[in-house]
Amino acid sequence: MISHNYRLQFITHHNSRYSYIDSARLALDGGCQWIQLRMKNADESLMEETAIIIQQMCKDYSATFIINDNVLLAQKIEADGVHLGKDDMPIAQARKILGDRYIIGATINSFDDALTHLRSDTPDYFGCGPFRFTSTKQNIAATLGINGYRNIMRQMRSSGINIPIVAIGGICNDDITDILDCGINGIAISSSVLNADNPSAEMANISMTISNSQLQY
Ligand code: TZP
Ligand code: MG
Repeated sequence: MISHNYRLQFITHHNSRYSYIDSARLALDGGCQWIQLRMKNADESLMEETAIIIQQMCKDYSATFIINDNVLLAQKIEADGVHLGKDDMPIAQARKILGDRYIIGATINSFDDALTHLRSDTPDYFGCGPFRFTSTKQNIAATLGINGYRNIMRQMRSSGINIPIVAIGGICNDDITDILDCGINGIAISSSVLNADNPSAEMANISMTISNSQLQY
């Protein structure tokens, strides 16, 4: 069974208001228990410095800390795991480097993407999206919407695939109940929290929505 942590993941994003570190702190203050450090195109040493600071913050909050793309950095600093996109290191290779103790998440935009990853190895969760258009990620795939999630979850069930699925991409608090109703296990979020007047309060609202929905499953 999916642990509570997996139900809500915050993806760091640098914007004009908040640095990566501040964005992670705001999410943790709002009760998020799982942070993914995503620092696209960042210099390696800056990424490592930032990762070490956010990793310690996560430890202080007993939260899970994973790193986008960078398997070797996750290994070096002993993060909790990595998130791999479709063009990143194959899961089997990452698993060989990291072993079973690390969380490995993998991006899918379709059911076929899940099958492609599974030909390599089994991840701990799939990040599935985008739910709707978002400017947080460049070169975004076609949006799935609720119907896309329903179809993917139906295909997962009929194929006997029980890997937790985390929805991502332009998700706001108001979307969450409908998304979880599709059988999706968790939500990953960035801009709707950071664009809120009070990001920590928004994260707390989102966490509450997920806890309330959880009562149904
Ligand atoms: N992958 C698909 S959408 C996305 C990523 C990393 C960005 C998620 O952030 P937001 O701001 O919640 O759309
Ligand atoms: Mg990637």
